[in-house]
Amino acid sequence: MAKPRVLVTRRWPAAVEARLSDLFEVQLNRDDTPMRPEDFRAAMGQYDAILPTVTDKLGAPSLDIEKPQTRIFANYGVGFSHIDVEKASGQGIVITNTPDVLSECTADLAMTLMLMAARRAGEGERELRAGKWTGWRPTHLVGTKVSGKTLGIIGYGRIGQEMARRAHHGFGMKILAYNRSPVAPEVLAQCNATQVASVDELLPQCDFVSLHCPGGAANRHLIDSRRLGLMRPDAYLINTARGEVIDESALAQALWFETIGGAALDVFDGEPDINPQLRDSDRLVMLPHLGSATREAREAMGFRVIDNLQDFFAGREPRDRVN
Ligand code: 8YV
Repeated sequence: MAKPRVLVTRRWPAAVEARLSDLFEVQLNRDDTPMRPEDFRAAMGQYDAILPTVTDKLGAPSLDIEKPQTRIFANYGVGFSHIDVEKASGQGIVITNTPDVLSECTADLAMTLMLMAARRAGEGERELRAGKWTGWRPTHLVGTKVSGKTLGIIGYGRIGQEMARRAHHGFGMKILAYNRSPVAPEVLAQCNATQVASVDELLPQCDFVSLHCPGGAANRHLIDSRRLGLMRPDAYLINTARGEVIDESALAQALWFETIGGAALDVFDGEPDINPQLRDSDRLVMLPHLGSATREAREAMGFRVIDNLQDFFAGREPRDRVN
């Protein structure tokens, strides 16, 4: 039987590309240039599987072809708000993602951001590299204590729970959780967390707020200017979820008028373009979407995609099907 034809849209870790090449008839993207909608439409007529990432905009312009050859989008990453699920489902395309294997590393990065923002690490490094450090003094770059404070987690799924574990057991933080559905009492108990009924109830009680919910239309601008106004004036907002969850102009305003203490972002609306209003704030830490960027997580994500593909082409239900 002919091997399924598989298109990998970006460069992947070498070990995973090698395994994919053993199993399937694979087209790799050796120069790693992002694909355009017209490239996708052409690919949909040729490949049995497309393996996209967050940089592939799989909306109507990319998906509009009659009778696609493609039967599965095996996404590399847990978030899939870059895929128009309704449209793809309408064409009979199965979509899978890669949960679990990146939860710890993404939570590690959210902790990094929280600590960087609270302890003014970005400002300090910029000052030092610019040759502007004049030496130690009691009032220099004084930040905010993290240990023992209250952390609000919006989206108490796998990554949110890993964040809670680190913050509670490592830093003695009190955990408040907001989640669409009820969280099992034994899961909350692991971090002595309290589930609150709404985002509005959570925000005023927190010293730090970390976003771990999905992106997409449902959560677009979940954190808007009204909700930023509910945060304490010295509280910090952390985002490793998706850029669109925050109204970035409202955040820029809140930082400018100092109505919140600071923020730290790993994801941006329309990334890699950065809203110019965000660029000037010293109270903002920004990283270029590094949440899962460890050798271990990126390899595990790739092997998880392979698991999904093997199940799919063997006629079994892929474990991470999302539609
Ligand atoms: C990925 C992520 O690097 O998994 C996700 O949803 O945001 C990151 O871990 C990226 O999205 C890969 O597509």
